[in-house]
Amino acid sequence: MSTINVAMIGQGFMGRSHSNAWGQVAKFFTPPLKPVMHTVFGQPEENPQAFAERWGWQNASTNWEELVKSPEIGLVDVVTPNYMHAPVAKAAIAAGKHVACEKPIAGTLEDARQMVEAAKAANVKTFVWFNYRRCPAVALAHQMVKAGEIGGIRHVRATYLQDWADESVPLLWRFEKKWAGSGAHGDLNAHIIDMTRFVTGSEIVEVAGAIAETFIKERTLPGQAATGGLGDAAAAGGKGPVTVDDTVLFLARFSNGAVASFEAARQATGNQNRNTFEINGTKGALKFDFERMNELQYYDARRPRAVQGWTTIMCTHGGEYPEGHPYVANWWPDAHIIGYEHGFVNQAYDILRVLAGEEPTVPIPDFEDAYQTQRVLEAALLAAERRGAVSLEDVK
Ligand code: SOE
Repeated sequence: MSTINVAMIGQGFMGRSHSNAWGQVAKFFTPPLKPVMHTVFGQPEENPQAFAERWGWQNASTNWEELVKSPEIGLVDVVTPNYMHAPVAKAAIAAGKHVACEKPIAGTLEDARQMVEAAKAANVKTFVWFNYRRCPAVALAHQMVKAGEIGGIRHVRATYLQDWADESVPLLWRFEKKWAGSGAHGDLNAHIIDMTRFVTGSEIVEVAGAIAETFIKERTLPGQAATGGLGDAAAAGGKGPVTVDDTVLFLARFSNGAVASFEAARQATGNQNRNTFEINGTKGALKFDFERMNELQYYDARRPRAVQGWTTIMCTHGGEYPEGHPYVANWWPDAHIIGYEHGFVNQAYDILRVLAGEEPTVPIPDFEDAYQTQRVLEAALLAAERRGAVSLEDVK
């Protein structure tokens, strides 16, 4: 089997989930190309050597500029905080490497645009880790909409609600615009914008209105240890300003005529990781909630009114639609449920398929595709600022 050497840049939460994916993918799937976990980059204070040994990387590096240029590397996987996505991706592309990048594609629209242009000019393959597309239930929703199971779409309702960010949480990189770009918006709305574009097969053409709010305006400075090297060690213990949103809500229109609402929050008490959508069509409806990620809810409005009701589909039956559910044939027997990390393994499999010239199981976003999501993020922030509607035509 042919192989491809992977370099991973970064080693935080996503570094662990990607390492697990690269390590598992050829055990559960038979990808056309086998990934070799060649080198992981980390800042010296993150101890990349220890990370490499724990997660199965052959080498560790503290110099990403050199690493992405190495002739031994075929694919660069970017799992850094958002502000590093553009410089790392552009350097890797300039060296002719394929690039897989965490979401959101960049901290700013301008960085995202430059990444798209660089990838086009260099003719390399790019991927963005919108992992929730690769939950079997979400991929099934995409397949059902495409097959006409809910008819024409009228309403899209999406929320991504978390509740971890109370006053006790220090000023992590996620709360600073210079590192993160935005707050709950880029972190969470990015996911549900991508998921609803994927499931509906339609583009957002207008943000009709938006609200952004930062409830906690300053937080304790944590120093470097808690921020992967980004904090100011000398200032630890003092307070610093929060420069991103805690929550962003917006209303939008899709090109298929559907109207939509989106809501991202980090202080929505009672919702720990509630990534949801509900899509209402002329013939039926679909509902997903990541806190019950193995299930898809389906309402078939073509059934007689007397027997209409929500059906819970347990998405654990492997096979091709409409007989089965994507990805799960490679995991466990029927009804043996899967978890968060499986979406990343499924994505690693599809990345390897695309690199080998094959079709992915379901569409996978490249930089160009993720740029469309970034435009919507930008339009929502503009709409909040202007307190008015913003056409996507004006955000390019
Ligand atoms: C933190 O808010 C976070 O880990 C995000 O960064 C992920 O993308 C999301 O899937 C879960 O929450």
